[in-house]
This record gives sequence, structure tokens and C-alpha cells, in this order.
Amino acid sequence: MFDTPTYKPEWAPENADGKFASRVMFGVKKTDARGERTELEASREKDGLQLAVKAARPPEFTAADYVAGVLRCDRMILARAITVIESNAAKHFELGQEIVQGLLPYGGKAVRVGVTGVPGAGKSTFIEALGMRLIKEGHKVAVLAVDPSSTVSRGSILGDKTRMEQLSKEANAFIRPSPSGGTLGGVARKSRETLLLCEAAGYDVILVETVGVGQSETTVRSMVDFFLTVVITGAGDDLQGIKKGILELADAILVNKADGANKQKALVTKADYNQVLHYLRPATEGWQTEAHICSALNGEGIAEMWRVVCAFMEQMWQSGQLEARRQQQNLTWVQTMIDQYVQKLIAADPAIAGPRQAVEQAVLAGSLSPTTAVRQIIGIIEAAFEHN
Ligand SMILES: Nc1nc2c(ncn2[C@@H]2O[C@H](COP(=O)(O)OP(=O)(O)OP(=O)(O)O)[C@@H](O)[C@H]2O)c(=O)[nH]1
Ligand SMILES: [Mg+2]
Repeated sequence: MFDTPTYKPEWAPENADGKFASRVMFGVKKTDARGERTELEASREKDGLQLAVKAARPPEFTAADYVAGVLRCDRMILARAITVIESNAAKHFELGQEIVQGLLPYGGKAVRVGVTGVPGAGKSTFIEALGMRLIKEGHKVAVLAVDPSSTVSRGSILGDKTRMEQLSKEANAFIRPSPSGGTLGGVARKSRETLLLCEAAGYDVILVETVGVGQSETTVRSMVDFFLTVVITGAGDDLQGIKKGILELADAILVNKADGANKQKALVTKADYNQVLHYLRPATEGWQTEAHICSALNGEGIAEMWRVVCAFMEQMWQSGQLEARRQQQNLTWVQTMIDQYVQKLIAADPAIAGPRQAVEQAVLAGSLSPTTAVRQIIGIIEAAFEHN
């Protein structure tokens, strides 16, 4: 098929010699059957094109390349390393783990702050204002997102809506939208490993944004040192609207949008929160969670909020709680991953799935009690595991 790489075109000037022959380049077929590709590559080689084609493709990095690139804070390599980690493809898993393992000794040096709050509370605006301030003070800031909705819609809280325009232009900032795909647990694993990579790259403040919808908050709480809940006055987000459980996760409450006519209301809201917080168990032992106000829009209160974070970190560091919390978080991380693995094993085993479904149907039909059903399903699982 590729025997003759040169053709005489249909039209050629009179008296043209063989040099006028044109070269025909065959297109790449999408089906990409192996034989055809080999044939195509051979023809390119003949045409001296192979090198050019190779050069156009991004180079394949080894784990060592990624590790070295991240350590010298090459943002392109950092972004690609995160893409490997976020990939659901089996072939990337080993490489991803090698990268993580290689960078593990370089992590742990950042202040990790989680920022949660209802949609529109101003989390991104706050992160941008704080991030810009920190960069001016000489910090390197990474912003990550954990977005439960992205697992369903494949959208992202740091996607189209808020681009953090100013921060994204800064050389010392790195912004990474939420990983998509997988369960929230999967997203959490990826986010934790991304956090580690950012630390290894030298980002000394990591801000993790998440929408306040329950499970994602617990997930983010389990990967950060300081957890901040951003609230606003009115708009259904006053005291009645916020769950006690969520307040108990927070190391500080930040009443945002305290500007213009809203400032007085924000002060009242702050006092209300402080009253309630006084009676709640604090998220961190020995640290009284308090409410503060700020305007992410005009910058008032941002510096004060950061001082609170620094005071917290200092106290945690001195008391040894910081290290203890991080170690506990690592252990929880391992346990969560194991739980997920076991669940996957059970779900993927055909010897379990069929019989289990039958038992569950019986529960639905009301012919089997839940307790008996659990016992039967456990029997099915144990039998399958013994068999394996
Ligand atoms: N007046 C006022 N508006 C603010 C303030 N902070 C944020 N906003 C506005 O509130 C809107 C939402 O802000 P975002 O920062 O996108 O809120 P978010 O919490 O990140 O929202 P999601 O990512 O969708 O959950 C935007 O129109 C902001 O301009 C503030 O301090 N004062
Ligand atoms: Mg946002």
C-alpha cells in the first residue's frame, strides 16, 4: 500500500522533471489497528518523519523525572504528575504511586487550610484575597478543590464560575480544580496525594476549597490542619440553617460579606455564632473556635483571619497536637483506602453479587428480616473469600 512514496500530481508544469513529484502523506486512521499503525510508522520512517512526529508528542516522563521536576517546582511537571495521580487508568496507578513514594519525604511542610461554606458564600473570593496577600508576604500558595458534585456532573467549583483571575496569574500560585470521576472517597485520595505533591514542590500554604454539603466537609477536615467555615448573614445561612455537626468541625467561623449596609448585620451574626460556639465541643482540643468577620471583596478582616490561623498553628505545633493530628489523619487515610478496596473486591466478585442480590430482593419483598439478610450475605462473602 505504501510502496511508492512519491507520485506525479495530476497537473504539473510542462517539462517538469521527476523533482516536481509530490509526496503523499497518509492520514492516521482512528481505528488504529496495530498492523496499520506499524505500516504507517514504517512509511513515515522512510520519509524521515519519524523524528519530527516523536518530537511533537509530549515526552514520556519516568517517576524519577516527575519527582525531580516537582522538587524544582516546575509547574508544568507538577500539573502532569497530578494528572497521573488523578487518572483512573490502571497503567497510571503504579507510576502515580512511585511519584508519591518518591515525594513523601518532602511533604508535610505547609500550613493546610480547608475552606468550606454554602455555594456563593464567597470562599473563592476569600481564597483569592488571602492568597494574594500571602504571596506578597513571600509565601507560595496552592489552591485545591474538593467538589462532591464533580463526581456526578464532572463540573468543578473552580471551573468556569470562579477562576481566581488575579491569583492564577501569580508565579507563586498554583491552582488545581477538583479531580473528577470516582466516588468522593476516590476524589479524597487524589486530593490528599495532590496536596502532598504541592508541598513537595515548595508551596507552604495549601488552601482547599469545598462546598459545604456534608460528606465533603468531613473529607476535607481529615486532610487539613485548620478548618474554616465561611458563612453569610441572611440568605438561609444564619444560625438556624447551619448544622451543629458542621459547626463542630470548624476551627473558625468567618462571616463574609461584612461590607456596606451588611456590616452591621455581620457583626450581629458573629456575636450569635460566638454565643452558640461557646457551648459546643471545639473541633480541636484546647482551641476555642470563634467567629470573625471579613469582606473578601474589599479585603477587610483578611489579615486578621490569617493571624488567627497562624496563632492556631503555633499553638498546635508547640503542644505536639499538629504532629499527632497529621499522624492520625494518615492512619485514617490508610484505613479508608483499605475499606474502599475491600468494598470494591466484594462488589466485583460474581460469586457474591448474584446471591447477594437475591437476598436483598427478599428484604425488599418483606420476606426476610434485615438481620437475617446481613447474616446470610456475610456467609456468602466469607464463602467466596475462602474459595478464593
Ligand atoms: N459584597 C460582597 N460580595 C462578595 C464578597 N465575597 C464574595 N462576594 C461575591 O459573592 C459571589 C460568590 O462568590 P464566590 O467567591 O464565587 O463564592 P463561593 O463560595 O466560592 O461559591 P461556590 O464556589 O459556587 O460555592 C460573587 O459574586 C462574589 O463577588 C464580599 O466580601 N462582599
Ligand atoms: Mg468557589
